[in-house]
Amino acid sequence: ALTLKEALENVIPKKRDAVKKLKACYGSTFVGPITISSVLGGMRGNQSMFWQGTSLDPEHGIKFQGLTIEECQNRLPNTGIDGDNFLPESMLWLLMTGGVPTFQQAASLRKELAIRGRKLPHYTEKVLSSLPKDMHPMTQLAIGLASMNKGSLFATNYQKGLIGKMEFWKDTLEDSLNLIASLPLLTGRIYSNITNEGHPLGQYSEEVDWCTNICSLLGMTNGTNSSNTCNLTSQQSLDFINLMRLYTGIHVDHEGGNVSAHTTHLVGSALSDPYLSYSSGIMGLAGPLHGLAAQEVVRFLIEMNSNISSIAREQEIKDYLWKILNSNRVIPGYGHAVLRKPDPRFTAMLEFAQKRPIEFENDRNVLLMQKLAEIAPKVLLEHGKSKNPFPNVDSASGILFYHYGIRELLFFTVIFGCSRAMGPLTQLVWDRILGLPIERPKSLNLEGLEALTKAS
Ligand code: CMX
Repeated sequence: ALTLKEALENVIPKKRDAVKKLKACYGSTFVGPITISSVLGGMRGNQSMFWQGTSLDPEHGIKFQGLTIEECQNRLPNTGIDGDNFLPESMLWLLMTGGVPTFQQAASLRKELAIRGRKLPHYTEKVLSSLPKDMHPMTQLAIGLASMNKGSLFATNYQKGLIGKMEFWKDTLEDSLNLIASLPLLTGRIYSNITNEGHPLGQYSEEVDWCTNICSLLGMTNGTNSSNTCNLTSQQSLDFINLMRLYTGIHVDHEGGNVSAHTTHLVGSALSDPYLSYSSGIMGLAGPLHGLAAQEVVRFLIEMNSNISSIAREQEIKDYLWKILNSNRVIPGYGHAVLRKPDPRFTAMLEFAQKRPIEFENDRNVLLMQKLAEIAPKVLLEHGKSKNPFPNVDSASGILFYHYGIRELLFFTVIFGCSRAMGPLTQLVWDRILGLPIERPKSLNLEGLEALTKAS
């Protein structure tokens, strides 16, 4: 079977030719107007980024190389032991090459990543050991990733002048695969830092898939937990692994303009290596309007539950939501900068819970999450401000992790960070394949914008 690199090599010439043709023949074609509202409004609607792996349709949500989540669930192979969801490794292949991997290809990528990820560099271990145990887990992740820049093949070979521009992608790919492969150990290390004085909670295995390793190292699988703190039944452990596969499989990418993806791409455009680029993306993912929203939702659900007498009392829930809105706060987990319908990623997470009614029948938080999905859109519509009153993915994800025992709310975003590595790093490889230049948009000051109004 072809390796990922070989499969990539097969598709590169066609894409390079297509870009060359676009630049040579259609370079002056207009993509769209840029308005003052866009310049002052977070660049909304401004079509000015190149991004290959995913595209976001306001009505239908995310598509991965043209495939919806449902199509990915039907077509991408699951090469793990037990499970009803495709593996993120299969998604990585799809993003990188544009094609659905065969079972064999997906299995070999799974194995390749498991081997690449078996050890963290000793200096990264040392850096992580030295961090205060109560340091924000996303800061720990960003530091851990940035420290790995010391071993970057791209940075080393670039500095030595060993590689030409057209070959940059090869070391970028190597670094990106090593980075992605290292995430189970990094994540496990951070979780053990914040919950177990840095002592391991589980073991790494080259025989299992990426998500099973993440779950083992979080101490969430039976038999791998050296501290014996795993309170899950075998079925729950398996469900948790499948939740991890689902979650990390569908959070990989959300087009290029979101903060974590855009940051990675921007920093990478300066030819910073993948470790530095993605470490910067992680810093953006840590923001409450982006990746941290899942944690805000959990806090919100717990607090709401302690303030209402019953989930069945719709009016009480509505009153509670209005109190939030009237105090000028947002309802976390609702709204989106681009989407204008319920987020299909939310629907997939909701279905995970709906398929396991007995597991969740006594979890008031998960029940409230489901109830809110009916009530909050009505309230937000009446409120009339949000352009999208529907749930986004963060509505459901954190509370499901919480249910299985991940109670450190700030840690959820680290799991998001594991997944999100795949999309932006894929793009970084393609940025190098296509020789994209450093990003340098033109900025305007207030007087410059005012001058434009006089001209029009
Ligand atoms: N609750 C209350 N008000 C909301 C709202 C919500 N959930 N979503 C949007 N609004 C408000 C905005 O704050 C804005 O108000 P102002 O005009 O007073 O500033 C107004 O509605 C218009 O906003 P918008 O154009 O609909 O949304 P934006 O593109 O500006 O922002 C987002 C998008 C996600 C930041 C926003 O909907 C929000 O804050 N949601 C809650 C936080 C959240 O769930 N974030 C996770 C996003 C998912 C992701 O990034 O992956």
